[in-house]
Amino acid sequence: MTLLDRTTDSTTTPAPLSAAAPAPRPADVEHWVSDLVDLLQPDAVQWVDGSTRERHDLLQLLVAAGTIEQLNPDLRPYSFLARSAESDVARLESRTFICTEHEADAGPTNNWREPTAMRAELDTVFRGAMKGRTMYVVPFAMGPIGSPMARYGVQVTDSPYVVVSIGTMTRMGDAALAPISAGASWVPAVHSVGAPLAHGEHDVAWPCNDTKYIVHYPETREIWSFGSAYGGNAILAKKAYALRIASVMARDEGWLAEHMLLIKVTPPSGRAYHLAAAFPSACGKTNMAMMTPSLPGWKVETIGDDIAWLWIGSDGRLRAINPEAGFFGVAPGTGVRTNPTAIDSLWGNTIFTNVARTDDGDVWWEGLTDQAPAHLTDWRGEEWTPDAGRPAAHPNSRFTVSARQCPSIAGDWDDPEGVVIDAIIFGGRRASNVPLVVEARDWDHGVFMGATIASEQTAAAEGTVGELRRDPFAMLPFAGYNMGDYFAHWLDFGRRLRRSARVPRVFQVNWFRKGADGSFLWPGFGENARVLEWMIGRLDGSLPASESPIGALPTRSNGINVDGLDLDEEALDELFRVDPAAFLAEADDVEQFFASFDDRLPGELDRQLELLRTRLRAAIG
Ligand code: SAT
Ligand code: MN
Repeated sequence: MTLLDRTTDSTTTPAPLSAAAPAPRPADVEHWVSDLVDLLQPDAVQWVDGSTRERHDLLQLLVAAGTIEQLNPDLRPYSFLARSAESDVARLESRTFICTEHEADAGPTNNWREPTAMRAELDTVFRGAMKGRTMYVVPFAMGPIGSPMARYGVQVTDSPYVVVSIGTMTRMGDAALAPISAGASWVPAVHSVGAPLAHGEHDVAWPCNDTKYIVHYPETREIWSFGSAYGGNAILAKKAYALRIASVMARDEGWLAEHMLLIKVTPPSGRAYHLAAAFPSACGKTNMAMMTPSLPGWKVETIGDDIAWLWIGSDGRLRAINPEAGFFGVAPGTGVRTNPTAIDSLWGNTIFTNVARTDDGDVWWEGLTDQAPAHLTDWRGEEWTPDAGRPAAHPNSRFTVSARQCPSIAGDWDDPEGVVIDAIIFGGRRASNVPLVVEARDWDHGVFMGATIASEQTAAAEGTVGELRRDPFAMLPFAGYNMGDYFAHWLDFGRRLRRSARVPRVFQVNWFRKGADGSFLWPGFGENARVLEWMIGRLDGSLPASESPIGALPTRSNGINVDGLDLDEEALDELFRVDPAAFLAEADDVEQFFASFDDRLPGELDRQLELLRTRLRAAIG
């Protein structure tokens, strides 16, 4: 084994020429790494320092291996296109496991496995998995280093594509190793593409394995992932750590780890508000996080587009950080019209995965421009013309770009103390029934709203696109413990907030309601600023609301500002129509869903359901 190692043998190895001393290696990390070397049997080990030089070298290695190709530097400076294997294009929820001693602690929404049995199974799967490859040791921080909320991890991986992705998505390398050396606790995360190479065997462009595992041991805070190099399956800092493991840390330590974007909204008055919003994957979180408001004088700035960690600060207020450092955004549907800020962010230094390539060496995807180019190379590497009858980019194709490159990034986006949250928003993709916006009666009603969110399935995970599923708090695939306990934790968190400070308002939104002809009723994107305007009017007490059985709605005369919108009365009515009979049917569905949590469902949610039914029946008369 060659150790690509500058420090272990200081007697024979000349001192590195670089002035910066390598970060000291924490003994517990070294020990863990050496055990993994025995198990995984890599050809070499490389500790990742997070430098620009190292990133450059890894990118060159990936180009040479055919995993990525460099785009035309005149059109897209220092940017790359990766094409994954066709079997490795999305998160695999069916292969995602939560391993707790007791099945009830994983709960009915997770795939549970008994930890000892899973460890034995994985031991076989991982043995020798890195033969012929380099094992990278990747220290990373979630959250600004120095923040009371920052948490640490170390991922080993045999995929240089995953290393450069972690480099964009987190604070990676020596900067993260320093606090670990100083004693900060860290989550171990083991990742292999599961494609060992025999001596002299030629590698493929996107090594992976048909058998995949994304395994979590929440009780010992460990992650093991095998067989995939794609997104949340492989960048373990993201969903596996920052949501599944962190939600368990948050339960135990009294905070919240959520699938939420974070934005700062400044109305013409100049007083800024911070909002957190939960939506399922591929429901427009990145678009909302980078919104260009259609209303004159309004400003929306970005803090995060996917994950938020929330806690009660020493001032008693609800605070939040974005634990990530980059965006792994859905490309299709991102265009100059829908998200000009994202387009500006992607000018260079970006890795694109599974988008199409233009003949002059740039990228394209459905929705980037209104008209497709006459000829492309599609995401599979095949010839494509507009009459091909199939999309040129994969529906879950992605861009990976640093948050710092986003022109709308807020000045306080990496404030170690976080930002004070004024309101929480829950949303989903609902063609019918759910109004454009509704305000919860109070925190507990807001928790009921979050718990009962349903959404149509998107391409971000495997499954049938369009199928309606309950996706409580947009956390269905991401809560690392029993979702019933998670609801209880939210209720408890509200009780603590009530004791210490003002409790944020809770809203539910639905940008996706459709009319009888099947087209969207609401224009969305920058026009969603009108909904933010209404929420802020509610926060500062300047706008009235009309009570409905499901919560407070905008009034007809002093509600959502639709000036200048091409929206007829009928569409407006339909956007806010609450059909009590349809909601009673939903209530039955919610009752069934709640029943699956058995005695773990907090009584307060049953009570909220009965209150809702009472209000709906009263409305029917
Ligand atoms: O693939 S990821 O989990 O990183 C993205 C998503 O599903 O939101
Ligand atoms: Mn997400």
